[in-house]
Amino acid sequence: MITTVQQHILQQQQEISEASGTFSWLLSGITLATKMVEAKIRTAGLNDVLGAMGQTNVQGEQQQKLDVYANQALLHCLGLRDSVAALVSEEDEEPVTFDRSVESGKYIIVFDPLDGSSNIDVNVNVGTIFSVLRRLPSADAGLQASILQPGYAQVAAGYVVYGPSTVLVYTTGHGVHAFTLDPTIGAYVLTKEHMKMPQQGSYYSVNESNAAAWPEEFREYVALLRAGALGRQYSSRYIGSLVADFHRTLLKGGVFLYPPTREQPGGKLRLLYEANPLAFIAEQADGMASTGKGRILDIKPHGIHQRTPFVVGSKREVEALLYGQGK
Ligand code: P6P
Repeated sequence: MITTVQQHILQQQQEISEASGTFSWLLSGITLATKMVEAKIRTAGLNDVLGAMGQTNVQGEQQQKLDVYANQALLHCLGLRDSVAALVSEEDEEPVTFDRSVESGKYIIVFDPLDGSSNIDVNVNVGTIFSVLRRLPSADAGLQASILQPGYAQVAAGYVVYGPSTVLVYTTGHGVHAFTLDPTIGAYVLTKEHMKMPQQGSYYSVNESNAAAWPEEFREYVALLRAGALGRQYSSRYIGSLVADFHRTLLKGGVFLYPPTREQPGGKLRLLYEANPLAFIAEQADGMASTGKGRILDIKPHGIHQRTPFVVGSKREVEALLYGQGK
């Protein structure tokens, strides 16, 4: 018999206090929005959703039509859930807040509606990333303190990778579980439970064109991997779509890294809706996620769009960067 993601969340709620009925209702809003996005992506070449909107988003990036659609889908599906106090999107300068009491508006959802969307026009995997935080009981009207919590406070995190198949991966802090969208029934069906990242992999994943601009320790680290100093030969894999590069790292092990560069000394990837949710998943799968100096999940955010250096993957590879390959 199949297990859908809704059934899985309901089963989880018997085990964990967090996944109350409102929580599973909340996650169903996310899965509904991703099914709407998937339907648009599947026929992107046939309908008028490819290409740019002719406008830029808060990141100053050329907004793709599907970015806008995905953002609207998530805002619509989640805004209707009365357990949501605020929505924070990569596409929007400011959070969308709802005037809901502390008792009903219990959650903050942070998301990147369509990461890597510039890849759509060349038919490369893209993804949706989400993170769920609990609203703090303090009477913080602007919800700012509830939004800017360190990653270790997340109650759930996940992503959907839209590729040859559409796969949802999520955690509520009780293991990492994967579901494949079955288009014949329109449901995410459980395909892997309690996923664990290999202790060491054979891929490293980085945009090497930036190497001259990295801090020296990152250049030395990648040279170590190339030289087989960790006891094995590595292959390089870089799709340029974070969710796809992360998903391969989760399944096959190894390391994905986006180091600081001279142009972006704070890193390129976003803390709240890229690094934190993926770091939560990585640690739940016995992997690690670091800035290259400290644990991603311990960072105290100061802004909703702040960036961070990001190194994520198997313990062996991440520790080799943190402690030197021999230690
Ligand atoms: P670069 C896509 O634009 C993205 O935000 C991530 O999905 C991806 O990992 C990264 O940027 C790629 O950046 O500088 O290597 O093109």
